[in-house]
Amino acid sequence: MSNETISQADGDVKIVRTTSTFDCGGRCPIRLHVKNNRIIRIEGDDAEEPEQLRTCLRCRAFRQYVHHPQRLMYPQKRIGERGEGKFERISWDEALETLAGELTRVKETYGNEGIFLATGGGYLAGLHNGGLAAQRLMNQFGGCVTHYGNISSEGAVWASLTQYGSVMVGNSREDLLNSKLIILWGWDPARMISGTNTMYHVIKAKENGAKIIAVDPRYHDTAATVADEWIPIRPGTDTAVFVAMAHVMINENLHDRAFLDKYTIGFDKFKEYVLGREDGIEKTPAWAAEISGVEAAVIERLAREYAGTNPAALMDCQGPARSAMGEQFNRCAATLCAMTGNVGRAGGSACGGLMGLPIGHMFRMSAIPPGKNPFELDGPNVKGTLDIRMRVIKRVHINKIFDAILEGKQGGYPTDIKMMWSMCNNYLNQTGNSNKAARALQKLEFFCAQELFMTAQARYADLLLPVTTAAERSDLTRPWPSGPYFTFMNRALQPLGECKSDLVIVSELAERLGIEGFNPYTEEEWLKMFIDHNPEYQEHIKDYDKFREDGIHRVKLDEPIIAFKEHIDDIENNPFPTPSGKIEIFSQRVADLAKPDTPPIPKYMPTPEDRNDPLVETYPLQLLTPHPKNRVHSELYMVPWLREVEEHRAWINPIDADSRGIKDGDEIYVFNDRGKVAITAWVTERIIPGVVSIFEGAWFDPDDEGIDHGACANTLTKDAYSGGGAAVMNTSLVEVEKV
Ligand SMILES: Nc1nc2c(c(=O)[nH]1)N[C@H]1C(S)=C(S)[C@@H](COP(=O)(O)OP(=O)(O)OC[C@H]3O[C@@H](n4cnc5c(=O)[nH]c(N)nc54)[C@H](O)[C@@H]3O)O[C@H]1N2
Ligand SMILES: Nc1nc2c(c(=O)[nH]1)N[C@H]1C(S)=C(S)[C@@H](COP(=O)(O)OP(=O)(O)OC[C@H]3O[C@@H](n4cnc5c(=O)[nH]c(N)nc54)[C@H](O)[C@@H]3O)O[C@H]1N2
Ligand SMILES: [Mo]
Repeated sequence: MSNETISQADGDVKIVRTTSTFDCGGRCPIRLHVKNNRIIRIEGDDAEEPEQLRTCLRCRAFRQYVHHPQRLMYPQKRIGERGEGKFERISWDEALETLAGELTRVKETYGNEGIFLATGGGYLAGLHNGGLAAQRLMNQFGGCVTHYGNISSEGAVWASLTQYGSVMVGNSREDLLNSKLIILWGWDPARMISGTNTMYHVIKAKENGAKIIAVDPRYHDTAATVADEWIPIRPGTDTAVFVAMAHVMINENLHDRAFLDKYTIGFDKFKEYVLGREDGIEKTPAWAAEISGVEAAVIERLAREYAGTNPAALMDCQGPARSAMGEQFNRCAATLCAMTGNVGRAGGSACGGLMGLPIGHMFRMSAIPPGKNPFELDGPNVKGTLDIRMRVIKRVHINKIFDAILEGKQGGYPTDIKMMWSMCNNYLNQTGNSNKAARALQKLEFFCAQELFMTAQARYADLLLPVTTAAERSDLTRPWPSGPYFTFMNRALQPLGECKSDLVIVSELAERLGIEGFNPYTEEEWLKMFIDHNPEYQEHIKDYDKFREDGIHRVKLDEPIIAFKEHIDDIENNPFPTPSGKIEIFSQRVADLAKPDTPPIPKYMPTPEDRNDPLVETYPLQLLTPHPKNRVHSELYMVPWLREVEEHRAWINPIDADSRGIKDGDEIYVFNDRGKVAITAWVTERIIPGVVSIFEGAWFDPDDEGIDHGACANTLTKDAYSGGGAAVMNTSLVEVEKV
């Protein structure tokens, strides 16, 4: 199980155990075969079943990513117009001098609130994490402006914290084998994985006799492989169906009253709403059928089946929650879990959309704390990145970064942003309204991007700094949301070209800014300290050298992890971490906010750009933008093997295609007031009529007329957020026409 060397006549091949650091949530153990500083082959995990973690297609193609001919290899400065993509090679000396100079100039001219630091999910390990290193530097430089809100899952986070007071709402995946019924509600793990072995366990559960139902506007890959039934539904209407399912359960007395009495508060208020005593509208299956397109009889059957099958796992994810009333989806799903007594029970589920496990979660990763001389000044409290106190002067919502740059104080934002320093993200491509983002980047006085590739966003940089890949560093990482295991990344390659990790770049910048002692330890020393100071590693990892050699430590569980089990087993001594100590179907904290868009009980509410919006006259189709199986967002976009997996196409139902004279394989435009993309049509019954789907992450590539030939989904989405803070990525109206 250790790192080995194979001798060959023309040189040695080292086999290095590591993992990737992508934001897919999984961590596939990979064995990189390295010769002359090149990866020549990749093998997956060599553990036996059932422990073996099935290495995914993206990790298997990692070699073509690391050694891609278009990787950035040296620092560059812009010589053409912004966004034109014309650059000139410069030295690291000039590059760092320029960045230090701009940071100092903006600070002296406008104050630290003119500096915007944009971080992201590009690299999810503890030590070389660019965002954390840069934030630590900015703390010592007097602060900066940054973003708040989780672009992925703020709706789910809001819902979980409101309902349960915790984001660790997941059961470990092998618990699916205890389920008799699994409902994939906006969940497609065959594609977006939800942790490395999730699909493996879904298949095992099926073999074990579980019935599987998928509720989704798309007949997705998981539905196609394992589901007994697909229930198509209109986007943004799930909460109406949940509420109607609650109606059926209440009417037919199928709900678990003893559970509700003992563990929850506010069910009475929810019931008043469901039965129409609050607003005069009874939330019957017929009412929900009208909204969702799911037949009333199907809603009734689903309610009876879910309430009558014990235990049953309702699996809600984040896609439906990345929408204009996203948090209501996860909150209402969690309410159904309580109504059926499935919370804290083996084979059940708590919902909440996050599926995170309390052991080995990324949120509890080790990182260098923000102080100057971390371990001395801040003590051994390196528990988790979420605990780190950032010296952030002012913040803007993550889906409003570019609007804030454009509108500034005059537009009601807390500051006027003058420069952006960016790493580990491609937000022009990945937040709402890419055309607006491109306009905003034009307005900046200075923009520095640390990147691996000339991405859609990097093209707008004034200064481009080349960064190493995960193969070129040692580090510690862990999966989200499943596991439980910890991974050690062994450095396989010396940095390629002139690339440096963000930590190294930031450390060298610190020296130029006169900040001393910023990075006093070697990589090896840091990693050892992370292990020594983190109670979670201390509990699980007894042999550091073995962990490093194996590249992985799997936590052996006697029983599956069941979220909230300890509360359900003994609520008197283990109250939920909510103000009431119970599951809050009604939340006083939310009531106190007194915001109409965040009701204290979960509710279905119509929103702008749903089917009821008069805008449907102009833009009659709803747009979905799910995550791609052959990339992680916009990462890996350039990898040829992964391109072969699936062409970037817009899913459209034959009914919508026929009425527009569109045939499978035709070039089409998908457009609205925010933008226009050119893309190939995939005419398929795997999507319901009235809905078009374009996978997120393809690179924005507008021509002179503004037509995006890369067909980036966010050319069409808007830069809005819901009452609970969810980025609105799946609530957009569009029209389609043949080119
Ligand atoms: N329409 C639509 N948009 C979405 C979503 C959606 O569902 N629909 N999903 C959203 C979600 S859930 C997320 S999490 C976001 C993701 O948004 P981003 O985090 O912006 O997405 P990525 O495409 O992963 O971009 C990461 C970038 O970091 C770079 N990178 C990788 N490693 C390093 C490193 O070590 N250092 C530096 N400096 N850079 C590195 C990569 O080359 C890549 O360009 O997208 C969101 N956008
Ligand atoms: N391969 C791969 N894996 C990934 C990622 C990736 O980019 N590539 N990204 C990772 C990240 S950062 C995240 S946050 C997660 C995201 O994981 P999710 O948020 O779960 O992924 P999505 O693909 O956005 O949505 C899941 C499903 O929701 C459906 N859906 C959308 N809107 C609705 C609706 O209104 N109602 C219903 N019922 N269904 C709806 C979509 O059709 C899709 O099948 O995935 C992670 N895993
Ligand atoms: Mo995400």
